[in-house]
Amino acid sequence: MRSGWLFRPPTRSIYHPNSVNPSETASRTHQPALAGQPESPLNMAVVRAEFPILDQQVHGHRLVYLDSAASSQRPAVVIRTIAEYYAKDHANVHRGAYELSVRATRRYEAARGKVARFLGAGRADEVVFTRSTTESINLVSMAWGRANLGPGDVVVVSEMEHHSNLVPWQMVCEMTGAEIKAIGVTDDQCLDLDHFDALLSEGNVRLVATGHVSNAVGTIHPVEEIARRAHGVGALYLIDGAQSAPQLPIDVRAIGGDVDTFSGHKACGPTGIGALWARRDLLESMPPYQGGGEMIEEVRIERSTYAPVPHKFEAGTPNIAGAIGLGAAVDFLQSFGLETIHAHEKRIARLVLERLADEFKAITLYGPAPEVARGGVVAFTLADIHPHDLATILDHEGVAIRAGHHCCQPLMRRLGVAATARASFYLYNAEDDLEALVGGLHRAQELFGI
Ligand code: C6P
Repeated sequence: MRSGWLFRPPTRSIYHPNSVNPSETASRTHQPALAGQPESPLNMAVVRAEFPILDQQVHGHRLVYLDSAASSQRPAVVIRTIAEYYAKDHANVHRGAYELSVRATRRYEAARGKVARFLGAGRADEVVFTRSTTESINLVSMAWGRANLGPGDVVVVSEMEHHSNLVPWQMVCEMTGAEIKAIGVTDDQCLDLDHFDALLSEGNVRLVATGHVSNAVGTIHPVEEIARRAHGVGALYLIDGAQSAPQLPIDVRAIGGDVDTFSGHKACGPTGIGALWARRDLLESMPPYQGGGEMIEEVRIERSTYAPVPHKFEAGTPNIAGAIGLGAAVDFLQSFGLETIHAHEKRIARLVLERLADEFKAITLYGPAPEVARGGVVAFTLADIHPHDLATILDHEGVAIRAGHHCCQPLMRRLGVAATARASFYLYNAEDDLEALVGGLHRAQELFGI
């Protein structure tokens, strides 16, 4: 097993000054990991029975799926809903005068209503179906940004953003002459709100765009407070909800932002479908993003008028089955309750952080301490083992994790690492998955002679 790929150069020193010091974490939690921990509010046997993919062996071991932050698995009800839709109801939407098209349209629009309720939106027509979070953010950056930004204007993002909430803003700033500024990150990987205030006070901020939950280190950001401060200087606030919608109860009206986004595939839904929520007046004020069928009112050779929102932003034949599958996914999540799912994730993340800190002296854990708001992501490095090697060794034990920069290169630079290993936990993960992770990491230490 000690073949060449295992011996990449060390990636970093093992106790990085910016990360949680394992000895501190261990002393904070000097007790068996489960002592004093409440039971999970979810019944694992019931939850797991819904996910057929989990019932399999990988490399001779039970599949332990710890990569839901990249893409969650789908419950049988979502798979069934999509298959039934294709088997019984499929036709194009908003076009046909015949029964199948009427049925498909009804199901597609019903899914929009479900997603609106899932997000706490006041109206279904504030929800635009897109391909993903990435497409939702590109839509706003191009549609709103090109029409509203110019030289001297500022877009504020953060150093912690996923590239999907950074590169589209860079692109529109290049097109319009606007400037991009980034909120710094504190040593425990929270957003530096004092720095945010300083950026706001420099003036001309037109839009603030941050994530809600970090995909790289799990921090839950104070989005209500960010919205309040952004609005205080007259800026819009866009929230990248890719990691929050799957695991937190979302109420876009209570949060007070202007735009929220998420991807179906991280929330038990299909790939290739996502949603953009925005205040209706904002959607109405934005020009369309793409042109084509479906999004028009009247077309002449020289110019066209556009359909009312949200259809103005849904050019061409949409992902009908994807939207209907997403409707089934949000129903599924709501059948457990997002509060319950969040409580489960908080509990399992705390168990994982405490156990890894207790068990592995050479581990570096990233992200805030368990008592600070954080989601189900646990990022780490183990001694000088390259995270890709860790992921490969764990895969041989049946444990799927992600290794790399997690599409957050500026954050990795801030942390002083090229990559981390990341285990992400969702509603179907429990203590036995933690045990498998721990076992796999011991195996990695053995192989590296640690
Ligand atoms: N993060 C991860 O492994 P798309 O690809 O459009 O569905 O989601 C993009 C995206 C945007 N924002 C955040 C906070 C995200 O986490 C992601 C996707 C995956 O962390 C793939 S890089």
